[in-house]
Amino acid sequence: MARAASPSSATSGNAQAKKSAGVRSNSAPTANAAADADGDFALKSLQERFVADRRYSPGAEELLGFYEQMLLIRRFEEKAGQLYGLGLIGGFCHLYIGQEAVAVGLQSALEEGKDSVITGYRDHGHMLAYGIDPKVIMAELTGRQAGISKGKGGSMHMFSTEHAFYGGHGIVGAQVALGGGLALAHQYRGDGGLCLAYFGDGAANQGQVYETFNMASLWQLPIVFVIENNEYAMGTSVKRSSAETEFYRRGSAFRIPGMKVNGMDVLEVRQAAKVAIEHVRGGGGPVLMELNTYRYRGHSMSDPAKYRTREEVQGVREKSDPIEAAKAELMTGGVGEDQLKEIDKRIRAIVAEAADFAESSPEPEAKELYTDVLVETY
Ligand SMILES: Cc1ncc(C[n+]2csc(CCOP(=O)(O)OP(=O)(O)O)c2C)c(N)n1
Ligand SMILES: [Mg+2]
Repeated sequence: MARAASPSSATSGNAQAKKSAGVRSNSAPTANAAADADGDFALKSLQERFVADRRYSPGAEELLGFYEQMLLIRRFEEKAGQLYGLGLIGGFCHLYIGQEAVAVGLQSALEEGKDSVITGYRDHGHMLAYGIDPKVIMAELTGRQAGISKGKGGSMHMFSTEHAFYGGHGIVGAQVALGGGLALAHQYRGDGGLCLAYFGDGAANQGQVYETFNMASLWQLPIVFVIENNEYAMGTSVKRSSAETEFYRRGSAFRIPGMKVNGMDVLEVRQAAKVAIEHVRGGGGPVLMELNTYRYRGHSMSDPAKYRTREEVQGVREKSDPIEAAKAELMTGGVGEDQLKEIDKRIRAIVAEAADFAESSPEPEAKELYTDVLVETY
């Protein structure tokens, strides 16, 4: 098993501290044992660095790019909702509307061709943020041969090894352990890549998440754990389900530094991503980021969302919408209404084209039932 070489950077002291903590545990307790045992670990070390300079300063083109990506996700998801209503999309379908700044801000900080991404079933936005063609994503939603998983995965099971996008997982929390494996592969191959593993506030209460935290920290794996705290797990609010609702603290028992980030502000997310990624690339081991965000739609298309009021949703939309905020910022920076209208028109055309493609593409042939299926004896 590959283990991290003894780290020499400043962030590293982690491994050394662990060693000495081990020595201490055999000796008699002292008055300041608690402080000693903490070694050089500081839960908020990265948070403090990021808070000192909280917002990313993008170039004019860069902010436009973030805005366009977020708008593409929003329009794509709205269209997916319509196609679902028309019966063109079957099975489960979880929309990402409201959470766009998270995937866009984080994934814009990754290095293409080097880093990997893994997430749960609410995955369309992450794929779009990764630059995957909207046509093949929409075709997957409608179950067509041209879809990214040949129409056999649907909304929850999209996958692209070509883009190092490892799904799309329907089992809550499963992607966290798999993400640990992806990070171990990066370390083992020495390819300099890291894994971004997304999961929800509900998933954060799963046991396998903490087993992964332990191994990731022990082996100093290159992984950023991202909790998308959208305040609900299906119909259960975090206040009803979680003893510790400050999710960024959940890694402290494993010496994983935490960061608490406004997931409704793409520039804040981008800046936090920069700090986290620098830490991981520098050999500092895993980081746990909590992104505070909100989903505007129900858990899935079949959820009438009766567990919260319309006013609550409306309040977030009016006060904190990530796309409106970026738009206002662009306008302050001199981008005119006409240009913004033009962008919206262009994005609507891309989405309409994706929907046409997804509706008119053929379904997989019956023989595809027998391909991509693992048949083995154990
Ligand atoms: C192991 C497992 N348990 C339960 C479910 C049913 N389930 C699907 S989504 C979900 C809620 C997860 O909420 P969260 O992690 O907050 O993610 P969000 O949907 O908010 O993005 C549950 C309980 C499941 N798919 N897998
Ligand atoms: Mg949630």
